[in-house]
Amino acid sequence: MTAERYNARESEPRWQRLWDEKAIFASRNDDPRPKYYVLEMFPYPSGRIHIGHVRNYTLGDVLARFMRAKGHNVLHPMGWDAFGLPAENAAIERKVAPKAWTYDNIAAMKKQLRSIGLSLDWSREFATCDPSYYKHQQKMFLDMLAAGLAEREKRKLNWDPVDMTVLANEQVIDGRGWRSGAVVEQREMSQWVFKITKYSQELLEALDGLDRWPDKVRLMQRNWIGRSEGLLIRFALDAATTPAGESELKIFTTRPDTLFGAKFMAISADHPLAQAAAAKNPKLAEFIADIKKIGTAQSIIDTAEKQGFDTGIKAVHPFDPNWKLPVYVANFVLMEYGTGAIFGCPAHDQRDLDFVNKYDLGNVPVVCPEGQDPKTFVITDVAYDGDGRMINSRFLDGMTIEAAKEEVAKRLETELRALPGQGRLAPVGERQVNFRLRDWGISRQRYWGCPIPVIHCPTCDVVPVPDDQLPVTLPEDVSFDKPGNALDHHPTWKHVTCPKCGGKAVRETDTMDTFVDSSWYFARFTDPWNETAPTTPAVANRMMPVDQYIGGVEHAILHLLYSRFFTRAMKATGHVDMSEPFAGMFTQGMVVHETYQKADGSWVTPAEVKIEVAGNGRRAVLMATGEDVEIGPIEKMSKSKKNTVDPDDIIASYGADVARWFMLSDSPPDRDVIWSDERVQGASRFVQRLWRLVNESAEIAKIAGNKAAPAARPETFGPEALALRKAAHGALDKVSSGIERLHFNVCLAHIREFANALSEVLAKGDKPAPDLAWAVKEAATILVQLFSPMMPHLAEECWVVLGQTGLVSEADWPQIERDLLVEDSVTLVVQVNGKKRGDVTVPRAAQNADIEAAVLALDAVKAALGGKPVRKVIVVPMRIVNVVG
Ligand code: ANZ
Ligand code: ZN
Repeated sequence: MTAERYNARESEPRWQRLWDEKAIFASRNDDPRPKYYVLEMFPYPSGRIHIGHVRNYTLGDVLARFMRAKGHNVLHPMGWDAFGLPAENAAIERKVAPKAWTYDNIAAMKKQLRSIGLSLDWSREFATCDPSYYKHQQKMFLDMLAAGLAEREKRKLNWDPVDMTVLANEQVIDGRGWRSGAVVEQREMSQWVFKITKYSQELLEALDGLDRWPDKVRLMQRNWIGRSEGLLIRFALDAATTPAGESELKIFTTRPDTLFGAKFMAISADHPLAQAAAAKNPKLAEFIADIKKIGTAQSIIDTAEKQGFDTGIKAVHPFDPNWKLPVYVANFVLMEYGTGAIFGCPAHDQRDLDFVNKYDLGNVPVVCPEGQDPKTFVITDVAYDGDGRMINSRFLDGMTIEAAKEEVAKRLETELRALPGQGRLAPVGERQVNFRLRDWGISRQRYWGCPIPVIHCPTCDVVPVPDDQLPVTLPEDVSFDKPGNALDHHPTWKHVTCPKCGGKAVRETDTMDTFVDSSWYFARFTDPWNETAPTTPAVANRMMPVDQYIGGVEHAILHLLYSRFFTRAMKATGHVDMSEPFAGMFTQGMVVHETYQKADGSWVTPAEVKIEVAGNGRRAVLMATGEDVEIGPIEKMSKSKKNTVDPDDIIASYGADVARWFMLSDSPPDRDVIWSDERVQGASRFVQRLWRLVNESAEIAKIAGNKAAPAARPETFGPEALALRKAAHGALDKVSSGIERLHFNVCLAHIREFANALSEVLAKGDKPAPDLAWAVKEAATILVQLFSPMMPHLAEECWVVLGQTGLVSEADWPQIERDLLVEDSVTLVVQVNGKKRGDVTVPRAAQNADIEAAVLALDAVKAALGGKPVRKVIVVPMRIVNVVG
């Protein structure tokens, strides 16, 4: 029989409708089977699905479908990360309401997502901008406020003067706003923070337990949290030099061992001592104003040229009252870290070295690397931060760095000095652990976000909005004519009466950082129907944590860290009972594509060019005009370089299954995958091949009975049938374990190989004996099930052809017959006097005597022995046979 071509365009929507009607992907919370929670990072409703989404969701879908077939109650939900700036920008540019824009986009993208054939539980869908979602977020904010996990704090913030909003440090790129590109300014403002630092140590330690997270992500989180152990040291100040009688300067150092290499002190421009000195020194005030312009983002500080201003103040070395150090205001010292003041040891810190080299302060090395002569060891342009022994350091000389740190700490801990302005004595040095992690500032001066549910009353100060007045909903009659926060400009919304005293009061007009919205949506998915509470703890505790979370590595730090914190905060306030939200984390690679550029430098899309292969070169031609275009480097798909492919086009031309199969083939899922039309066509041909193969198998399978009268399983199988059965169960074994490990590209290779094995059997064309017919039927059934997680529509269609009942999407995963996996022969390396001479294949169960006989019969062995007698034959089971002559 010649099967017609498989028609994805006709088939795919039909199966999608059927899955929907039967709601087979809906997960029930009272399902008694073991749960498995698969989640891909939910999308921002920008308006269109991009190819990266297709990859992300396909990866999760394969796992979800597989785990469902393996008998789990799979939770695989989808929703929308729907608050954020683009909706407001659309409102400004196109005069559409943010809400309408967002929900329209959601509708469009949902349709696109459906066309991919994902096994999603749409009954749990929500958008974070639904008041029925953010209502609970407001409730949790208030719970956190009551628990001391949310606070108001005065902060220096990055202010984007164009977008009129506060930016997080990571939203400042090279001193400019990440969206607007405007030069960012520093402003002091009151804002709401979540006290993530209360969990610094715990968030750090718990990383060790996240053994199904990529190491690189755990390392990035570790560095972000940035724990360091060091010493706080109170340097005395020379009173004659201080602006207002200040008597000491407290610094934090992780290298107290280097104290005898100190050459200067440096303080932040925001340090009170700097402020006091500036009040008396206009030049210093000017310098401070200057360096403050560059902003406090770490990246800026790290790259900016080191600059300092000598205040004239002198500090006294803690181990030598006659040793005075100049105090500089410097642009590389942050007020937010440690004490905002340091001592500089140029020989062993690159920043300090750059600094002294600029201001001619010199350096003294105090750590000498092993094998170097301390007398000749000098530092010029490169600081030495490695290991070694102490030199030039009086009582520390000869010690290791560790021993010297300990010695300095001990001495300064036991030395007492009066605290400034008090008679009380206190140690000069104190051990301290510092973290880089800062509290999470969540206030955004934006309309399209979750309103922070508090009221500011002139009498009662900050008053929480009472529970029965939640949610505080966003007004819809807003205008974006003026820059700034539309909530603030609204004529009536913010004016309320104080819930406490009944007086006139105003609402908080800041909304929450959208990272808050995405810090608990995974918990909400466990029971999105609960109207009275964010979660139903009994349900959340059963369905959480997410067993496999999948998303881009760009979220490796903030989103994941915030979610880990928020889950702890939800635990502290009684909404869940676990600390870690994601037991398994997987970061997928990007989809990349060649770029194409016209002679005038403008970019053109892949859809506009035709690739011509000539010899071993390729050239690209613009189809519309026939002109040559330059083939540029392969890069991440982006709108600006136009090297994107539209998922809709791909699905319309090839079908979702082809797109899915292509995404999974070739590259491991954590690496980038290069989009290539040629290879997409290859995937398309493979779909047709599978279709023919299954149809041909179905014909043969008829010999093995039909649905009404299935043939009994043969008692015994001939060699051909047995070989096919081994191939089938071997593939089943490898694909099953490959999916569990998300090695999808490897799974696809095994499926291809197995399809080839089945093809070869069919190609013989003889009418097969009943045992082989039975094996063909089994093989075709297993084949369809193996590719069903990747190409679910084709699989459903094939399932019908094979005469199976029900849906393959609902079928149990096939049982592996383990005894078919045992290889019955082994190949051993044959050596003569230790040198490899060939190999020998023997039955697995062969006795040593049989192996010896087989080896000695080999021509290569006879030749190598050259007639000499055999003294001994050593058999290393399953591996090597060595003949000693
Ligand atoms: C003296 C010294 C000598 C230092 C040396 C380093 C090397 P981590 O490991 O990140 O905690 N430091 C302290 N507070 C600072 C601030 N507010 N702004 C800029 N730098 C600051 O870094 C701790 C080290 O960073 C401290 O140890 C201090 O310099 C500097 F050979 O003290 B060190
Ligand atoms: Zn009041």
